[in-house]
Formats: sequence, C-alpha cells, structure tokens
Amino acid sequence: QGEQAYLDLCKLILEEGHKKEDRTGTGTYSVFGHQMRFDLNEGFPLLTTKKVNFRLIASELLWFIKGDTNIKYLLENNNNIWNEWAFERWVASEDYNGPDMTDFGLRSLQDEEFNMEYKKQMDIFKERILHDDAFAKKYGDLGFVYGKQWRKWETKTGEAIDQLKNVIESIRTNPDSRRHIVSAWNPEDIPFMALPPCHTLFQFYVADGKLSCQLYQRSGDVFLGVPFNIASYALLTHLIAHECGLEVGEFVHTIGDAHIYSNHVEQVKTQLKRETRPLPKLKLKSDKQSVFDFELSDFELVDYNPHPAIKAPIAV
Ligand code: UFP
Repeated sequence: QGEQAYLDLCKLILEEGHKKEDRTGTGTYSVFGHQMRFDLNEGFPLLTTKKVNFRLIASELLWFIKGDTNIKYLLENNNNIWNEWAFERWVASEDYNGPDMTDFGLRSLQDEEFNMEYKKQMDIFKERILHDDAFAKKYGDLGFVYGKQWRKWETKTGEAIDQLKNVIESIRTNPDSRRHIVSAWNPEDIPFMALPPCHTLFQFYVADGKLSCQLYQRSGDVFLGVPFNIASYALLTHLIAHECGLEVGEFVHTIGDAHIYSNHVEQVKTQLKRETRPLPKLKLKSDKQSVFDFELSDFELVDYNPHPAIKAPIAV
C-alpha cells in the first residue's frame, strides 16, 4: 500500500543486502532482482516519508518526451540534475581555458577552495548555455541520452525510429499486444555514453481499460535515484493513459542491482522511522491530449504533505 513497497525494499537491503564494492568507490549494500508494485489509483507514488522534488522529475520527463538532449531546456526550467555531464565535456575541451577542473566531482567534495572555483566555473558555464546559442549547441548537448533513444533511435540505414510515438500508436490500435516496448539500451551507443541507461527498458500492458507499465532498471540508487524513477514512470504512465483514453493501472518496478550506498545508510534509517502519510494526487490541468504537448505548468500535485527532505551525498 502507498509507498510501503519502497520502504520494504530499503529494509530488505539493510537487513540482507550483500556488501559490495562499486564503480564510484563508495561501497554499497545490494540485492539483485527486486520487484515493487504501485497501484496508481491509490494516489501518485511520490514518497511522503521524505520530500521529493516533483518539479525536477516532471521537467526531466518532459525533456525526454520531447526527444531533447540539450541541457538548455532543463536550465530554462531551473533543473540542474544533468549539468555535470555537460560540464565535464566542456572543461575537457580545447575551447576551455579556465582553471583546471579535472576530477571536479571528487575534488569539490574534498577541497573547499576548489569547490568555490568549481561553482564559479559552473555558473559561467550555465550562463553561456542559456544565453549563447552557438555555445549551447556545441556544449549543452549530451548526445546519446534517453530523449535520443526514445524518439530518434538511429538505424543502420541512418533513419530514426520514434519508439515513444510508435508505442502510443500500438497501445491505441492494438491494446492486447504483448509488444508495447521502449528500449533505451542501445549496445552500439553504450561506449559513447557517460552513463549507460539505468532505466533500460519499459513495457505497457492494457487490461480492463487500464494502462500499466513495467520498468526494468538495471541499477538503482535506492535512496536518491529510485524515488525519482518511480515518480517519473508513474507520471509517464498517467500521460500515456490520458492520451489513449485509458485509466491508470499499476506501475511495476523491477530493479536489477538495487543498492543503498554506505554513506546513505543513516539517512535511510531516519526515513524508516517516519510514519507514511496519504499519497498526493496528480491533476492534469489542461485539455491537451497528446503527451508531446504537455508543459510543466499543466501538472499539479494535490495534497502533498511530506516529511522534510533528507540530504545525502550523490555518488558520481
Ligand atoms: N541511478 C539511479 N537512477 C537513475 C540514474 C542513476 O538510481 O535514474 F540515472 C544510479 C544507480 C547507480 C548509479 O547508483 O546511478 C549509476 O551507476 P552505474 O552505471 O555504475 O550503475
């Protein structure tokens, strides 16, 4: 019920998780192959045991849906979650001649003086992305990210496949199909991606006039990433159901490596002590039909009264 499936996963990992080293050097507790189910009719699955920023989730999803891969759109919506990936490319380029920013992620955590300089350079970078079109075109584009694979998957012959449009069409015209799939995992592109897609593949299912969605997520940072991922796919399911004239069903979340970073354990314990509250409701405020027309201002979350946010360092 509600967010209990999420809290149960947290508990399971703390109690039974394997201690496991990871790419970021932080260390994790992890279980493999876990499934959570959220009935979207119970409310919108945004956690109430800590405050989660819905605006960031919604603007990122709209960015994917548009097929946009340039962080300019995110910055215009005051969303900074993908900045580091673009900044990394900028500071490694021959056009950059500011102070050395090698390993900025790690160094900004360890060295306060460096952190100030990093923040300054990041602000300059953001300003240029926002106000210099040529610069944004060259350094704001992340290339092979979700928007690209969902909307413009490149074929051998150089054509583009619009997986999202196709899946909506197949839900409308052939709801019983077992092939309503969108894949972000493109083996050919993986070597060129900063972060191989975490949300690897999703599938829709129609029964009793309701649309359900299952996501296969290969790797999940259960404290910081997964609450975002749940809300993002719940929102996507609402939008597609709306366009197809269906009610919402369930969001089924299957995770491969489900982990809690060792420096998030205390935060998770704090969160587990909190009482859950009723889930908020999602309201679509416009009479738009197509998922491709929605804007941030069309969404409203009603009755979201979470416990306060809990801060934690992000592993990069
Ligand atoms: N991660 C998520 N959800 C996301 C996302 C990343 O949980 O949407 F983009 C986490 C999972 C993992 C890290 O902790 O980011 C990616 O690292 P790796 O590629 O080594 O799995």
